[in-house]
Amino acid sequence: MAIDYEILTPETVPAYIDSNPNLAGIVDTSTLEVAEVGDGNLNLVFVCRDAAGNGICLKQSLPYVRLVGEGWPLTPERVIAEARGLAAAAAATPHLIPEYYGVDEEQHVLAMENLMGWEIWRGKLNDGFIHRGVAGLLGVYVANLAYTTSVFALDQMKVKDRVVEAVNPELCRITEQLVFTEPYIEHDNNSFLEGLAPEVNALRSDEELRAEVGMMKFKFMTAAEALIHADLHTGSVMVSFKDDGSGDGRVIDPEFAYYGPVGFDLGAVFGNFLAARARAVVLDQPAEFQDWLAGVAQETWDAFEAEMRRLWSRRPDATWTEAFLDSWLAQIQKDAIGFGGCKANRRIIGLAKVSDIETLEPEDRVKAAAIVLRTASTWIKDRDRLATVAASNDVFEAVAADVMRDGVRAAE
Ligand code: SR1
Ligand code: MG
Repeated sequence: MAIDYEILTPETVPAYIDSNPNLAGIVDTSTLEVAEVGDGNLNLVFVCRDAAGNGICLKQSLPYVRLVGEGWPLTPERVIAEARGLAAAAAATPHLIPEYYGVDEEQHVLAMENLMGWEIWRGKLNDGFIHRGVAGLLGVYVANLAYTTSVFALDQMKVKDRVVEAVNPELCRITEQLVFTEPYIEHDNNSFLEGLAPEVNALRSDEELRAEVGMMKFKFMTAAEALIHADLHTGSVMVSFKDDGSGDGRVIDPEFAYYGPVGFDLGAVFGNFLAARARAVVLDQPAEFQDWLAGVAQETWDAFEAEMRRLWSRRPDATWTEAFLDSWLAQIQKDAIGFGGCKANRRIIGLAKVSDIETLEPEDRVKAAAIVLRTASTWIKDRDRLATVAASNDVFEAVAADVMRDGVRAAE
């Protein structure tokens, strides 16, 4: 593959920073230590720290999917979508993202604060750490991003311009294929343990489920409600502990950002909490951890709803009444449950799996995966009847009890 821009390495990063006037004075490049730590699916990530303890983080888009290699080309322009997502969040919730230093559109590099000492939430969840309060911060983040970029806050002409600017077709196509289509068909990108095959077969032969997944995909492809993060899983959140022992969180990685359905961001959070809960059950992680985890989706929803209601009082257009907000929130909660199911199923069957499940021993992995698939599929099919996060949690409890008591489906 011919690459027409310089791909950074830890050795070339100091000179790159020196050559970029926007980055002057943040770190002393003569004493810089640089490590490439990208463990996501797409990009290079360089964390840098100088002898005085100042830091910077650079993220460079490769012209292909890192997880797969050059055989899957992908536009490096996605860095502009990420810059747009960061800028919108910097305006709405600067305390919930790393400080954003700017984007280099030629070399496809984003510069931001190096969150030294912070860690990716997924790993901490896997290890059973309790970060109280972070789930609520995600609700605040989603509400502010949604409100400040939507017709609720902005003139309709401005919103239409922004919808056009933020169109992100290649990244959306990844989600359309990996989340909504491939898990439900035979596809080379899919993989799972043989012991899970009867559960996957049952899911694939469920015509009602397939139709409802289609409904969710159609909404993802057509509902331009607001600028959304569009990849808000627990690997897109960094956490640390505050002095009082509670958790703090920062949202990263909005390269999938586009104008889409607000419930998709909340659903991504719920779907990834589901994987964490399934892991906790099969490993029998400590009761205090499981009890806390049982409440995180509700905490995210409650914070989202409270923040939307707070922001609502600022709306400039009388079209949007209190009764409208009640109806819209009810719809978003149902959407979030359905999207949560779609996001969870893909992490079990499709490409780009999650450590919550993948690091389990095979027998536990199959059980946890079955808990996720059955719960997620019920969320998708019954989202209108369930209607609330509390009811979706009840589904998890019932499914987990079934699987832990009776095991998974046997091959026919
Ligand atoms: C081919 S990219 C796979 C996944 O990585 C990202 O984090 C998104 O979740 C995407 O679906
Ligand atoms: Mg990502």
